[in-house]
Amino acid sequence: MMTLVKEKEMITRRTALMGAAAVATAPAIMAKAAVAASESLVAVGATVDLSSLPRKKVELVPPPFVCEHEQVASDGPSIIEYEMSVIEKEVPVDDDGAMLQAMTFDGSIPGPMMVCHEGDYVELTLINPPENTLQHNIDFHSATGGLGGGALTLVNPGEKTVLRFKATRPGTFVYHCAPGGPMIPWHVVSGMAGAIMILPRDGLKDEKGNPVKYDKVFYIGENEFFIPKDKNGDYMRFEDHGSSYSDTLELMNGLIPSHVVFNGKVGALTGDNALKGKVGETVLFVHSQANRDTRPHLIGGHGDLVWETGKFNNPPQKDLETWFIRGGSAGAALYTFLQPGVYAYVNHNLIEAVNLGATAHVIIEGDWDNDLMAQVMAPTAYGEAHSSGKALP
Ligand SMILES: [Cu+2]
Repeated sequence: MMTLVKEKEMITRRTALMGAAAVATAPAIMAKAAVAASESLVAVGATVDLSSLPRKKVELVPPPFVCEHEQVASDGPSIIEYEMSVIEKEVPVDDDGAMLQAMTFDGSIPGPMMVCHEGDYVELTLINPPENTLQHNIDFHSATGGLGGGALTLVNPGEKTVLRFKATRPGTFVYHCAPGGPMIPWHVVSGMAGAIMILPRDGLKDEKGNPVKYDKVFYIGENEFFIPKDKNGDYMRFEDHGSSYSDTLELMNGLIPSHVVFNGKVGALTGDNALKGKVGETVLFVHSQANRDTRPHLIGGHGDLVWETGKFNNPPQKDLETWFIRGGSAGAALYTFLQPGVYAYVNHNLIEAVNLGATAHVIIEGDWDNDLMAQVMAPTAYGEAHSSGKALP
């Protein structure tokens, strides 16, 4: 039996939020946004007894790596417990002095990727530490109702909350902060987004329904940042989040980002931080973008099986060169590496990849296959031969 929270109770909650926001140092606009999020009606249903289900605590790890998990569930549904703290901090986003007043889930951009199976219950403890200045929440695109959980999780600095939702649809999904009004895009482009992968209980399948396995998962979260510049063309730096807001908003509303990056920073996945693998290994690339469209491409490789929208109840597409990730979604691409070398995994808007930062490297070890590719002739000067129309030497 469902009953709606009474208007009076909603007002009480709203008043409490407004009061708390006024006490906190957050600017008035943030308090206003928080009220907007709390205004949606939240239904309170009959208690669900899940006491017979096993509980599993899963430690989250920073991307590009993902928490330990089974590809095929060895038992029935469980309650999977995760915990994340919101960390507000200033971070470098390139090596040229651009500093972002970042908002993060658990200190990383993107937030950690959760993994569970269809039918599991996700139980997240979300902590907003007292040293923070803003209200935050979490909207899971994989969850049903209550603004994806956003309506039930708005926490002031110094508060924590626990949300449970049932993982009913298998796939890769974005989660992000959505505290209401203009706070939503600001928090997202400040770093507050991540992904969850809900695997079918019997694992991934190819387009014919045959089981497929991966050797490793790399989680790539793409973000665009808006770091304003001053009159001299230097990146502006701010005392705190509140003082960065108006200049950042002006740039955001122009829709031209200063940076488009993987995993929070230009070069986060290149050089010493490059992803690593071996010939013969099958890698699942999960790629999320919470705000803006993108188009991953593995230079020198392919997507053997691609769940472009990330939803595993749909058959994967095969042999793709580039795939499309809609802003506000996460997709998955499976590839078995066949040649050694350095592969660039890019957003194939090449301006964004090369000039703005959206490039990762994958270094693959192993033996070269001359059947797949060979240099028949190394670059060689050919002098007059070409212009005279004679055969090449
Ligand atoms: Cu937030």
